[in-house]
Amino acid sequence: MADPLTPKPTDRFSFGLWTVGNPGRDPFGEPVRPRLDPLEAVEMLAEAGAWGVNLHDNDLVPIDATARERDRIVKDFRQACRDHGLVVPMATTNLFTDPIFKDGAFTSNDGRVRAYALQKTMRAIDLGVELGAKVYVFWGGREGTEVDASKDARDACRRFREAIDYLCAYCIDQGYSLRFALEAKPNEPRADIFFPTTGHYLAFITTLAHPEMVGVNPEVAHEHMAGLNMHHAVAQAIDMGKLFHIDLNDQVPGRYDQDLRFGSANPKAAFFLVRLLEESGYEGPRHFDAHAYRTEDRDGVAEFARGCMRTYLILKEKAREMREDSEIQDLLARIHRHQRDLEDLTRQYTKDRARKLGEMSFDRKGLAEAGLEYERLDQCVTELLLGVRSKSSKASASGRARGRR
Ligand code: GLT
Ligand code: MN
Ligand code: MN
Repeated sequence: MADPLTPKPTDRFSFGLWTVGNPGRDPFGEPVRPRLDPLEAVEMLAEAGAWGVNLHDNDLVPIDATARERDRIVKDFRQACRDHGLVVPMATTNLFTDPIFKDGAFTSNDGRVRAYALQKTMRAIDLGVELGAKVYVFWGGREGTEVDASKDARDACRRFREAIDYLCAYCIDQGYSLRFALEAKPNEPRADIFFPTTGHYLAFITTLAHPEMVGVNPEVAHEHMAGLNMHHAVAQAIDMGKLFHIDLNDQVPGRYDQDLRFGSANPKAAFFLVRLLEESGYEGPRHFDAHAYRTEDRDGVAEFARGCMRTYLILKEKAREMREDSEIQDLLARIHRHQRDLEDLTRQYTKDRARKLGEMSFDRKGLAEAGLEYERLDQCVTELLLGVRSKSSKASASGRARGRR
């Protein structure tokens, strides 16, 4: 049997050029390692076992490249991807690095900046499609404010909507089958960024002209920066059929934007996320949007990339162990008290069902008194994650559980 911890193309692991390519600059310090050239990044990712590589337009093509330079760069990159067996599943536009975007792109107060942002995005979409991308990510890094007097947040919503509607229409017109994925973040690099959480975007999508073309790209770090539960945000996106892409990394809440190696800060949260992705039937890329520590050299960056994938696969194995753990499954079976007759009565309203429900009486005190065994459940899962759940402890524990029934 194949080693379950070795990445395979069917795992659909991808990395951005900007992730392994990151030279380790931060607001307080200069780069600590050379920026990895896109062709070298492709080689490193293929060696590590990745399936895909993603990019911003300017990760590959410098912002001031001529048309001829662009064509040559793209040709070489496509060839490198082919040679190393990598695909380009997702592409995006850099709408935040160039100084022109200092006050945002689609939500800038300057109509010329907004127009340039649209033009740049249409060109970047063409590039993404040329490379075979199926998903196009929108991260509004500088769509925000420090000075609330400067922008009416309602204008920002309207301008952002107009931009997305415009670009959806562009794709339809070009015959592109691209889907858009909106990525939320609460702050950094702006004091406040519009649409700060995945939930905000899920609501915004319903106001678009082509809502069927647009979903979300939740990022672990961004939900954690907002103090939220990523796995709940992703579950809601799945429930709405809107999980088009996902950015996996890690983050301690309350810190700067860390973009840590997947699962390195909160492995338990990472476990529930992996379990959800694997058990929900999500078929999209598992994209790592993270950076190696600034302490690392090139070998450390490769170690970081392997670590992201390995941790994901370990947690996927843990999800399987959880499904096969008889004590945990017994506990879950007891915890979920299915009551067929009541479910028939409450699932969907009819006058008759509401009348019957109205006539029922409930043992309110008795229901409140019963313990729910969540302490035991959580301890079992914790031990499973910590790797100390041996066969014998499962057997003795399930004896204890039987005693309770
Ligand atoms: C940038 C940001 C990420 C976004 C990328 C896509 S760029 O690194 O921090 O969260 O996903 O624009
Ligand atoms: Mn991201
Ligand atoms: Mn991030």
